[in-house]
Amino acid sequence: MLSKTVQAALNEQIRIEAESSQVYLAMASWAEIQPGINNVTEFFYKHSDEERMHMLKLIHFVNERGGFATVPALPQPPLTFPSIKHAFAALLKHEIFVSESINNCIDIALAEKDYATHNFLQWYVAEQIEEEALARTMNDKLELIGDDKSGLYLFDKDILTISIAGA
Ligand code: OFO
Repeated sequence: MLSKTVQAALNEQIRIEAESSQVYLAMASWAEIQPGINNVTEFFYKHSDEERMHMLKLIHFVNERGGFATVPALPQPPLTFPSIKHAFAALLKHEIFVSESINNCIDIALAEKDYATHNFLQWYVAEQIEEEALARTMNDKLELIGDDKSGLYLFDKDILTISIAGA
């Protein structure tokens, strides 16, 4: 059985995963109307789906442990970006925030001696290591490319292999 404190922390994490999904969905929609970055667009759509999966996994866990997972209201995410580089910088910043939030849930689970939740959250810890590393790789590449259009063309081709390797 989940304590009220752990349940509240996990419901907050559900909200954050749902928000992540919305944030990346907005990035996908923006990318889709930019010329020539079809794979970047696909990457954002896929990432949005993954975040929804992270949210669902938490919802099932909370309900299976005798709690009640609450579906949150969400604010409108940023809709446009000055450049692809800005969008990926926002993605990295957001993933770092998510990692901190997972760590906070783990602190709470340990303080409540809830080892089942602690164990469950290890999956998210591993996932965040991968996602942060992937986001850093992309930011590094975009830094190198600068304003070079042919570099961006290659980045769009590259993102398929980077995201498959990091998935
Ligand atoms: Fe990328 O955030 Fe979920 O866990």
